[in-house]
Amino acid sequence: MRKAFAAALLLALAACGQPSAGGAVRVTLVQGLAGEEFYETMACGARAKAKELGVELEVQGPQKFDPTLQTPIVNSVVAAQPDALLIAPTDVKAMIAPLTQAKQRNIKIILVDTVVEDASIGLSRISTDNVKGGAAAAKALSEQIGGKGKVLVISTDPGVSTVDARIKGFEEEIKAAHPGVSSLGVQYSHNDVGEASKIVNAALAKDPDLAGVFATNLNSATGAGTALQQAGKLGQVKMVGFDAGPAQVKQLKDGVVQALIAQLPGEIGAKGVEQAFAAVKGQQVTAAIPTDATIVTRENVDTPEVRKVLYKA
Ligand code: T6T
Repeated sequence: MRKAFAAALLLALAACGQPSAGGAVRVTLVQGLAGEEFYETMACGARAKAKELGVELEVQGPQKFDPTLQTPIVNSVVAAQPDALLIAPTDVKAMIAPLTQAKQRNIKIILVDTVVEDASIGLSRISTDNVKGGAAAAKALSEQIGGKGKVLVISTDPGVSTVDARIKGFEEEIKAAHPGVSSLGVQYSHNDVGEASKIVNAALAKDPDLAGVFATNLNSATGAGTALQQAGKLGQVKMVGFDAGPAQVKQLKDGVVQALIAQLPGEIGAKGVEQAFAAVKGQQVTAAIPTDATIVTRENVDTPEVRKVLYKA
């Protein structure tokens, strides 16, 4: 009788998505982009925390930062029914439907880095304060150009929550506190390095007096920096970039870029696993966890504190 009760309880738990008794908690991390330094550093942090907690962690991600490629990955993860899904959704709207399916299967969803527009998706949201980061980028760029001149923003695609928030913070700060700076607006590279270079080349041809560029993420910065370097504009056009991968740090040391805003992707991944574990175990989950950002310059890049926040290759 007791055995039958235990078996029924196990069945009931399995049906509502609870980990089967004695089994490890199973979590899948779906990155925004596989193989990219930000998300690989995130995966490192997630793996370390998973090891500590005895969580079984799988990591997957699309080859491009693109919801049409991320959706089938989420669908196959949902079919495999892990206990929790950590995900950086690649679009605020397009990823709502696949994530709703995951939610309906009682998979605990934790959003790492990016979010979707539906606030009911994501038991916890762990991210840099991107509006604040964008404002910090505006201040740094304005300082670099002496408070006057034309500036251009290069981003990935509209509908990506993080970079959209960075643009918002940047534009608001320029409007509010830097009257001599005029924004030429935002141009989108589709997260393609070559495209970001083309945009900067066209902008230099149209506005030879361009004073500054804000690149909102890794690939935008790599492409924009390369274009400035090839056009011989170093020193004349200043640049601030979000993120601190090896290529960005090199550009900083080479004088192509004057400041980087480094996030803490490893911490985002680790906290994501912690929240997923708590959610699966029925413990308290924190709805929003902001993580820090650091301004990296040529002066501080080799200090021990700043070295810690640079992304892994
Ligand atoms: O900036 C990060 C991430 O925060 C953003 O959501 C997408 O781009 C990166 O992965 C860097 O390329």
